[in-house]
Amino acid sequence: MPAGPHPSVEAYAQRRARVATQLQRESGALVLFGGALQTRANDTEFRFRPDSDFHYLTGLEEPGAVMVLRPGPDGGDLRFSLFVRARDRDAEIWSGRRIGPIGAVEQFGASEAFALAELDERLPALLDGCETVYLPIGRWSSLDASLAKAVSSLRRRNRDGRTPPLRYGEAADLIGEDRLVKDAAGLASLRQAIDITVAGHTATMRQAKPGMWEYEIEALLEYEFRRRGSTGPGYGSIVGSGDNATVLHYVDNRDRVRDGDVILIDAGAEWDYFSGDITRSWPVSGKFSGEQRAVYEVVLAANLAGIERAVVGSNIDAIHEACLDVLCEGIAELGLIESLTGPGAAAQIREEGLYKRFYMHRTSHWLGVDVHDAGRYTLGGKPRALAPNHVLTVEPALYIAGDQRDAPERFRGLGVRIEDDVLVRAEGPEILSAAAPKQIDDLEAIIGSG
Ligand SMILES: [Mn+2]
Repeated sequence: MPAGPHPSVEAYAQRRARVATQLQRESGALVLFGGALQTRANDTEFRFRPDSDFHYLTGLEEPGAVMVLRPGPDGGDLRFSLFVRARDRDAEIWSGRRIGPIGAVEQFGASEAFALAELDERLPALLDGCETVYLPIGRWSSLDASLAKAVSSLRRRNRDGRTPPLRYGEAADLIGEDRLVKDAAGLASLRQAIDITVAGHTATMRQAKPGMWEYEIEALLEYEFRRRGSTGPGYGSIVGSGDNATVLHYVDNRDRVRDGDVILIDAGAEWDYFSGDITRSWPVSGKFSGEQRAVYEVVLAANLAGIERAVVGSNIDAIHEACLDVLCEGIAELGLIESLTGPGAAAQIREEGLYKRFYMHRTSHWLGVDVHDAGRYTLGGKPRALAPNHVLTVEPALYIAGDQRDAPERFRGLGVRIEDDVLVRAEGPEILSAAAPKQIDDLEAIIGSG
């Protein structure tokens, strides 16, 4: 295992205990599938990544595994059952070691563990008498089929005293609410993911040069991730220079970076299946042009204004609004809409939504195990109030596409997004990505410094 913080067996047990408290209330059980290998082509497969919820509660990263979690009656012992691939020496020679049922108990703290082949036979007894079965509804057809068999078996044997469940519940919602509030182990994993992400971004700032290819810069970034023990990017790295930076999900990364271009890099390293998510935009030559600097300063001011609102009791909409205030002022002052400058322009840009031609996405999302993390965004139809140990991004931007005809030509082909990862705390926001340079002086000092 790479050097760095990893959640202990106890940390995973605490997560299960919290979820079990929820299950207890409805006499429920939770069934999760760890995910299957995905075919890439023919007989080759993508590297396995476990299902996020499954890994969050077990720490196990083996394909095909199933967990069943069932609180005992009246708060009795929590039963944590795992089904894993049986040990098989021949298969392990070809496709890697397996934990096996004995290992699942000894290393992952399962109350009991069985070979996967026993799932259908044992599942009815594990669910007998519970009222709600939580599962990722419709996500895995094999799990749906196993559950349907178990439920119908219990129903058939109702006269023998078996009691089938009454309803299904959505596991993603149940676990998402727990994932939203980072626990100590999760926060340690996330800090590590973000620290590595910062190292990747600063390495590219030092080493990138005009004339390099975007994929070369992507490789520098991801080399730094892997070198530090990350499994790699938590999502497709965006490395876009010049006009490519105005394409929101540009992941082709195949153009040559020209002198004078601003490059936008949106990338995050993964650590124990938690992901960082940082965007920085900077001049590859090491020096902003006048126009680039002016646009950059507006986006930076918006980023700072947004982060200031990332406090307990605030919400993601308020952060977005704070960023929009700054961006609309900036669009008016810069004259990005040539026909619309002077007094009242900013208000008009805001009210009529004209900023959307330069800023068409939202400002924040939850961050954690998944880059766009779990957890509800609204409660009772209202934006959810931020609470301690929520982690979210703040990522305002301005994009002036090369073909944005109503914008002055000197601004076109420029995309600037500045994204930070922010921890909400009682004492105010902590910027987890603060070590990634974003002040203009800091950027100009580090770019090309080797
Ligand atoms: Mn993001």
